[in-house]
Amino acid sequence: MSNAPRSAAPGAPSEADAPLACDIFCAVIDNFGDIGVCWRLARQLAHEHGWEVRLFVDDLHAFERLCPALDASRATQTVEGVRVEHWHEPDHAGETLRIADVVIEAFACELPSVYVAAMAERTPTPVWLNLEYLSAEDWVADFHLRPSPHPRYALLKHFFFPGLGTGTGGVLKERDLDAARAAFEASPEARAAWWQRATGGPPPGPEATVISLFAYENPAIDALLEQWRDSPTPIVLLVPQGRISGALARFFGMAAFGAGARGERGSLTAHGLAFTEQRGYDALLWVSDLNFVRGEDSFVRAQWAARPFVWHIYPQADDAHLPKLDAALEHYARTLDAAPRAALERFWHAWNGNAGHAAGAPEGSTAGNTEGNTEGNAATAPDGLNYGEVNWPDLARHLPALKARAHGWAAELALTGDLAGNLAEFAKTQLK
Ligand code: TRH
Repeated sequence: MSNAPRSAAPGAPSEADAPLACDIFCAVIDNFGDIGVCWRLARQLAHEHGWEVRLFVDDLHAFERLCPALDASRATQTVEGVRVEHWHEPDHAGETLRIADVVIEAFACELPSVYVAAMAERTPTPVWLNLEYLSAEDWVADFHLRPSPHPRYALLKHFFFPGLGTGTGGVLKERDLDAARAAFEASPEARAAWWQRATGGPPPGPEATVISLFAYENPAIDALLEQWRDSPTPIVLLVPQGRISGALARFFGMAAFGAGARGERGSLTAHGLAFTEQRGYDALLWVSDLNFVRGEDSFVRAQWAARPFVWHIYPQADDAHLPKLDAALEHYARTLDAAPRAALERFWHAWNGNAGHAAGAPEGSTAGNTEGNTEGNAATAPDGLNYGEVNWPDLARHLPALKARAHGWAAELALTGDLAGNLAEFAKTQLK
């Protein structure tokens, strides 16, 4: 086995010393979050830190959806300066066994055993990190960067915990992200071009509330669509093709609600959008006044978009996700006044099937009156969660306060630093 000599990546930025080699291993469990996070991290380490990155991914088809430049039929290829290897079987570790300076196993996926054995033989010993899922819970800061010795080899693995507060690994944020958003927001041409491309028409007028909807199947959606239909002001809904599209099709009496679909009822106009390349997703957040996001990576992007958002957290067994939802609210809603804070909590809880924990009744409501509900309205879903009635007017009246907070929160979150930068710093201290 050999430790390949390091060589500078073409066009590698700033760092004076030889670029570090980094291997990232990603097993796609489901959806797009696992590869979404790994791909973003891989690009950042390559482009912003000049590292030579190899990304091992077991499901190239999921990857291709957010990176159309990828050829899912190829075992190995270079995309945007990142070497992508199809991790086609658990013990596969590339054509030649080459151990990187920094080895990242994403979300506790198991590294190839031959690779681990070779890590133990390498001098110097590589930095081994397990990149965990994001959680806003307090314990995360205590566990971040804790070492764990390997039971058989003289190897140490560190747990790298993303988080929303100080003492955690932070969340991913590209160096040019704020500038890209500012440039987009300052350009009516860019905005108009986006609307033309995405919907085939011009942007809506300022009286409309633009909402993007990226979510899992959700029993609360039917009630929400009805409330948007009955809204006193226009609602323009942008729905990337995905797991919630079926509900839109049902609502508009269509066979499907894919890319190019358009539905109109009352005040609600909805557009079906194509699933875009990952970078393109940010622009959807930037054209919207409110974003419904899910999982992990879109949840983070919505925070950087500095707009109000509603999070559909990834549901876990035994409702393990519900404390995580509240922990995120604790950070995000911290400085809000009582009324907008309670409205936000009520809405997030109802959207996540945690209606029993709703923060008091909304102003002017007849709380508990769920009589005559249509299907999906205040329903108990097959997952056993309690999807209470979402209350759009209750949330909508607080959108200006939520918008101000979204700006403040983005600035606060930035203080924790970018995850890729934090990870690179830590790795370098370990390699000294
Ligand atoms: O897809 P997700 O639900 O992902 C996950 C997975 O379920 C994963 O197993 C779980 O661990 C994690 O959530 C918590 O949601 P997420 O994380 O937001 O990932 C979606 C990715 O898709 C994100 O990188 C943005 C990207 N995307 C596009 O590239 N184009 C698009 O049009 C859209 C809507 C999203």
